[in-house]
Amino acid sequence: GCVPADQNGATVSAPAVVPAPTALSAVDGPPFRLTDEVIVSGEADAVAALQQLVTTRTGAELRRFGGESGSAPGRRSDREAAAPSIRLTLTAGGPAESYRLTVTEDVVAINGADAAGLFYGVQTLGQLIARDGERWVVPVTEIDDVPRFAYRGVMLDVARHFHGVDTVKAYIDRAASLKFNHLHLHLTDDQGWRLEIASRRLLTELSSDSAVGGDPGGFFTQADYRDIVAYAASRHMTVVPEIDMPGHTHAVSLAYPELSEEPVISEHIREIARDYGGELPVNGVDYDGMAVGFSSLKINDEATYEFLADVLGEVAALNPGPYLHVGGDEALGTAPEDFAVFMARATEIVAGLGKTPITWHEAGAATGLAPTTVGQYWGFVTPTDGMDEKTRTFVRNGARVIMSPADAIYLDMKFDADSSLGLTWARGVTSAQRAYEWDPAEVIDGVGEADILGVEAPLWTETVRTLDDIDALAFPRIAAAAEAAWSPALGSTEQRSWESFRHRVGALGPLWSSMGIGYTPLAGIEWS
Ligand code: TNX
Repeated sequence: GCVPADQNGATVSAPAVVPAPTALSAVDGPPFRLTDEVIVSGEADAVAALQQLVTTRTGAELRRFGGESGSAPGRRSDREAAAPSIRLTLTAGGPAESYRLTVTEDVVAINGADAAGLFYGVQTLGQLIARDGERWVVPVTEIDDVPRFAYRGVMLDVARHFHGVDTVKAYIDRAASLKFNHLHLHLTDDQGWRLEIASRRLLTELSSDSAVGGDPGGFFTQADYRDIVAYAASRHMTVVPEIDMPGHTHAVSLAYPELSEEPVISEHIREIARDYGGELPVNGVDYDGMAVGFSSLKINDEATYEFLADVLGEVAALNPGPYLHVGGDEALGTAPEDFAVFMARATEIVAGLGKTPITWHEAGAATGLAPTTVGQYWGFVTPTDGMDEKTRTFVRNGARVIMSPADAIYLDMKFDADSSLGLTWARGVTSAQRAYEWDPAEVIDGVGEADILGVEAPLWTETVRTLDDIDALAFPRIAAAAEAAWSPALGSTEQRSWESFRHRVGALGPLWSSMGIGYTPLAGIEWS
């Protein structure tokens, strides 16, 4: 799609690309026409991705070079040589994941620095395809595009409500189309354990069939999980598994009660049970409420660390990705000294398995973390309660930080007060504009550009049961997170402004609809 550029009254329309590319220029002139004469050539995987995207968007099928019947493989027939073409080429030398896309009336060329860059160029091309009366066209354009951050994540909580393989794959497709490259799976919580562990079978046998609100549970077999990891890789996404500890572990207590402390029922837990309904946690009974911070593993018992070695060892072996997240959030049922001991040991176990540990920022209060440990900040855009100080610990240790400010990009926050979906604890309703208008390098003093590994948008699922629910909460605000992760800094280019974004993201409506995404047409965005 296109949106009018208002640069000095120029009439050339700037194509709407989200996340905003590093540099884009629109040129006046007749567009490239996407007819059935078009031939696409180049890297097989990128060609297949483009063919699928074009069919989704337009219903048309692009021919692959050499696909014309009778033509010898590798030789262009005369008709093929004269045809308008799309060429997808790997051109080594540029920054990782970067690409260059040029569109003229006759040729669309995408040069990717690597396979991911080529894939992202294809995603951009998918957004450029526009209807012009009866025709499908791509406007004459030149784009140079390099990601700002190496880690661009989305998180899906499969513990509060279980979401099966097909839903996870659908979310991978959606996220990859916005150039996200990490999928963090929150695999365990008080309400359920969602990954088969061969050495600890009781986890899924006894602790997987519950969920918030008494809804059905579920879990991934190791084969399911491998299937997700491979599917993600085919979309250039790395899976980041999270085993949340030492709190958020009530599900462990159903299977291995000897590893768990009694639930700690604070006034805070009672309040949440009152406000949201649900029972108070009881030892040995499925928990289907929404309170957090009552459960704890036993910290001063070696059996706990044997359990960690078993579980984390299997999780590490299941996934070629470099990260393993061990949680560490809201451990209100664990004494602070014990918490520090536990997080130090858990991150050392992960490092010993050859993985980079990630923890939520609370673990920054602990001393003795494995020095490579990455911190994930979930405080507000304006930090409160010393959360910034805890986050700085990771940088002082020589590691980096992932930014997930809850009042901007927690996709499970309500988008309007009347929706039954979503929560409100992060400063109430999160509008699209609030999701957009923040910059990762401006949130925490002392955590600047070079200290930031990337940006991640979590989607917790206390209120989220289906893919439709996921779509309704995530879209369009997930696109704001994509820009924070990929595009130049807020305010540094004309495109990196709310005014530009609200037009560009609105232009994606038809593409999203063709992809089956049930987005919420939030006010403030110019939907087309
Ligand atoms: C906080 S922020 C949590 C989750 C909840 C979420 C709901 C963080 C690391 N933990 O346990 O699901 O709020 O928005």
